[in-house]
Amino acid sequence: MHEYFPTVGKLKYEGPDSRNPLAFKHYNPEERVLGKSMSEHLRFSVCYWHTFKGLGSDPFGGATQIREYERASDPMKGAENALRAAFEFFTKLGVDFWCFHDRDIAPEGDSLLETNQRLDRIVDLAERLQNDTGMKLLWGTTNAFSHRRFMAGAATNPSPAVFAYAASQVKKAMEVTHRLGGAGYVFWGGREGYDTLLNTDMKRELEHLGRFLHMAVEHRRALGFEGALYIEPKPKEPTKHQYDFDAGNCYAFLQKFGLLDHFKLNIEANHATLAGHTFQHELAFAAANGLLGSVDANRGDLLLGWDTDQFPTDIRDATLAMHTILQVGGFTSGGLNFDAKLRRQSIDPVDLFHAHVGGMDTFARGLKNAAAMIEDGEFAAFLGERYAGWDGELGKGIEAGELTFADLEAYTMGHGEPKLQSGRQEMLENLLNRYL
Ligand code: XLS
Ligand code: NI
Ligand code: NI
Repeated sequence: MHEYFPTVGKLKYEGPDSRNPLAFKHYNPEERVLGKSMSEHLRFSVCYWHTFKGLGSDPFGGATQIREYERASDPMKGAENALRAAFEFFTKLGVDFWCFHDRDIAPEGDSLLETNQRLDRIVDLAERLQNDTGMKLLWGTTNAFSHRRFMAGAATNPSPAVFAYAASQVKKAMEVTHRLGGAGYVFWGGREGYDTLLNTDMKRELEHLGRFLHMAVEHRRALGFEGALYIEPKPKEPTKHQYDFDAGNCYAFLQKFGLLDHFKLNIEANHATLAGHTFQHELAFAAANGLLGSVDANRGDLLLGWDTDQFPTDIRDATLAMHTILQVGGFTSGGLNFDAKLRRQSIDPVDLFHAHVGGMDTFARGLKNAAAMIEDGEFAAFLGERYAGWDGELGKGIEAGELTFADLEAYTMGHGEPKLQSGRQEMLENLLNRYL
């Protein structure tokens, strides 16, 4: 069989002392951490769009990364070759999951019918390749943002005909995700937002988005698709404002439209920082509200104000993320999807391996660090003490809703000035560093 990455063999775990750049120093799939293997905890996924279709282009220039599978003159042949290259990559890297948009794996045809037929043909091949390799689909999604018909949004488009087109596309993408055994399906509102409020009826657009997602829930039921549905918050880019701004906005939206039982969130690190939050904040908010579903693992750049989608390399961030994820019991249907791309100058196919090895080792370290933090219990003990008052008579009475303002006034009159305690932030930051 033809090899697309002939210079790279199956990557191995060689341990922290290895100097081999293409070996894992920390990710050891079978190693047990808190009662589960690392691969079960981390559920790594490779994304199709950046890894196989993004070829280094930016708004100032075209592709820099020349890939052999892109060379076929017939677009469908090219799509098949890319899929074969992708499965070779997944297998050599040693991940269990992948993710795609409908239009990443199969190019659009001249009509929706032809487009769907093309997609079916590629999905046939994907099904065979999944069976041959044991690869699984973490989630599928729809690209309803690149084509010019979606310039003013998909489900929030001012035209019901575009809404209908987007619905048809999501219907089909949910079907192929189901066929490939997807553990989830993602809605990222690519252009569900606005560029100016002068031409936008926000109230109506949000209602349409609510209706759209209800239809998706109905279609999930009709299909018998058991995968999770996720919304992926992002505040801006490509539009000036996106309705799924952050986890908090999504939570309010899901509540208003009665969708809370049907959706979880796919939290992306770089989207969190674009929204003015930390990655950990978005995870913690989702966790606190029962919405933590899956993660797009990447990072931004402190000095650049857009979604740079770099590979995660920050061990502190990964540790805090895994700590938050482990505290709510870890992933169920979700996982860590590298929604990340090579820099424009990283032009060689081997750079894809370097990038993913780094990301996987970063999160493996994050997992081990977070597990140690939980096992040692010092952070939990600190929190326990800080909130201990709520386990006493006064705290319990307030939490149980048994006390009124008048009761609390009487308590305060009787007890005087409350005793204060230090927040110990510096001590805790030093404690965190002990694990990094
Ligand atoms: C873009 C999003 C996108 C989603 C899938 O910023 O991260 O890649 O993950 O549509
Ligand atoms: Ni993403
Ligand atoms: Ni993104």
